[in-house]
Amino acid sequence: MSDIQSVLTEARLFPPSAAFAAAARLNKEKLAALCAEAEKDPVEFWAELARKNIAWQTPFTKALDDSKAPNYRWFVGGKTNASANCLDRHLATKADKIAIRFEGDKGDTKNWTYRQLHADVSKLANGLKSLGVTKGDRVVLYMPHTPEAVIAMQACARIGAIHSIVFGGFSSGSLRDRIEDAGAKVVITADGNTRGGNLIELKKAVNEALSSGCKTIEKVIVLKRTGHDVGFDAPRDVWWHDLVAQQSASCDPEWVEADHPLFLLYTSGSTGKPKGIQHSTGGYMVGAHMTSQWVFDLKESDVFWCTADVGWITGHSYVCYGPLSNGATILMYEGVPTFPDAGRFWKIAQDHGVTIFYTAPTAIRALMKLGEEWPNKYDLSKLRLLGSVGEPINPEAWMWYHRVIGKEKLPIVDTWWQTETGAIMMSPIPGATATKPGSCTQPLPGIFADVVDEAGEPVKGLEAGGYLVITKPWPSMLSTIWGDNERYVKTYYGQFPGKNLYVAGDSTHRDKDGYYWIMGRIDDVLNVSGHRLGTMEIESALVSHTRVAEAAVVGRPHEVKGESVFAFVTCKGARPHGDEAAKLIKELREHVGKEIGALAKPDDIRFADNLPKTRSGKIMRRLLRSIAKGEEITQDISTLENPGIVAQLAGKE
Ligand code: 6R9
Repeated sequence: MSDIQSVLTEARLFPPSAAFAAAARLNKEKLAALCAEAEKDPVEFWAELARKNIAWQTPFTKALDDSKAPNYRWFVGGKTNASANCLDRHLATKADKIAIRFEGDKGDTKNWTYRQLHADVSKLANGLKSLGVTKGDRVVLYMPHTPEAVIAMQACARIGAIHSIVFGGFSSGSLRDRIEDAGAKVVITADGNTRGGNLIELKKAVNEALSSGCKTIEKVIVLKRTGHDVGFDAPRDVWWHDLVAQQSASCDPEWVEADHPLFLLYTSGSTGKPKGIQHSTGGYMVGAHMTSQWVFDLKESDVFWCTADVGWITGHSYVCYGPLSNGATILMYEGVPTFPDAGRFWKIAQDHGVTIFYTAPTAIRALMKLGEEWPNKYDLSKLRLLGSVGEPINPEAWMWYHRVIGKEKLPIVDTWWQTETGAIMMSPIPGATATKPGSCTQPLPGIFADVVDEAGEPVKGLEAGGYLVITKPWPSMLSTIWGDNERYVKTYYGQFPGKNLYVAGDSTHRDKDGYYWIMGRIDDVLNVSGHRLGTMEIESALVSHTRVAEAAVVGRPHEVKGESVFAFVTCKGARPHGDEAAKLIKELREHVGKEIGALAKPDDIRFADNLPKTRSGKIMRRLLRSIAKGEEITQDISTLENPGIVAQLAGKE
């Protein structure tokens, strides 16, 4: 609740500077005109943008088919290709412009021009074809954050194959589950890479995943990055460099229907099983392309650095598809913000002349803690725009970003969106919107948001609190959940039957100026360092350990991570104490790391004889959240099956 207090008392207002507004793609007037157009006819608004900004091989005949709502189909009859939009259309005018500047973990650098990127993508696309990959086949990427990941995405898109990236920090078990759910034919990986100097064993994890299932996998393409010895199982495994060696540098793009899936990206929800969020080609490209222009004010001379890994949606839309379709220069950095020292991010920004910097609040908070002497060592004068994504940014972090990195001059865009929305939904427009620290301000043109109550009724008046919903379809929305359309309908449109509202799963406050303040998830999803984790997934991982009988996982506020994982565990046999408890905690953390990935390891594990349950057997999570926070328990616990357990859960016995 203290969060709500702090944002409600946050009255500082930062209007765009006159100089920024004068040079921006969108100023106040232009934004107002766009919004008015969108209000008048939202579907035609998007259709016009799609016609003007996306290269279509066959024009679409119907902008939106809503006959099977909430399964919306955008740009029906149109054919396009995402890779052609990102590469081919720039060749005539900017073949020699740098598309990707890269810096590796160890400081190695390499650039790709649009011409080179086009050639490398085409070679890999031809290589994939030679392995029998065709339109609609799924290809799983388990890659380091290097340009080859973008090349692999583009190569899949080029031939109409559907990529599904699994973040390199996920374990072999998570990788296996995603490969199996997607029914993938090929995995593209690397022997390994380093992050912060630590070796990440990517190929080893692929080997483990494949030896425990994944029967649909026919081939594994391996990029040589570290050169260290990894188990290599030819002819199933092929080296990337061998595969592309003889391939032609030209590959005609496969023109696909607008709603042909471009990619799947697995994300956590309220149940134990991650869902494969399916994105279309046409609608997604429209969203990624337009929002890159509007929100980041992309210009010809910009060097755009989005620090997100390609394994997350932010990396899809603002490392790969959005900036490249706009012909921008992007920067990719393989490593972590603080290696070899706390100045690494700022040194990179200086050395590569970064002009737009887009990162997550967790990184800002971590860097803030290390002191402003680090950024102050470097020349950050090329920066002109800062962005934030992934979780609510607390006003203190916002102010630090503004003062220390932005020198009190640069606009900050706090962008709210989700894996499911494909592109940014709410954000300031840097040349037009006055910002407030901690608010993602207002919906973008053509996006219609609202606040509803428990019954799905709009809360009257501008000032409102409740569930965040999107009231009209938008082009970059997810098409469905891979293989489970029923779950798609139920999860996103099922909460308020008959109302046709997309329920984001976030709670929000809207202030008297119509600005939105996102309060966090209302479902059983945690946001740890900007990463979505389902409590149920972590609980299942814990319960799969032989000693664990039952587990309940909640989030606990954390200074740097935003939220950390707190697990309450009951054991088979006696409750462990002392050294035995310490040993088991260590073991359980490792176990979760192995089952899901290091990012899901609980910071706290507390053992108890029982979990607090209502008489109908439901775990009282609200109570556990209070206990995890160390709050005084004021809730009524008399309805508990076992009220006596509370003291023990609080660590008092
Ligand atoms: C893009 C991305 C989505 C969830 C979302 C919300 C939180 C993202 C935010 C934000 C407040 C912002 N979230 N951006 N909360 N302010 N600017 O992060 O996608 O990984 O699917 O997470 O993240 O809770 O519902 P994803």
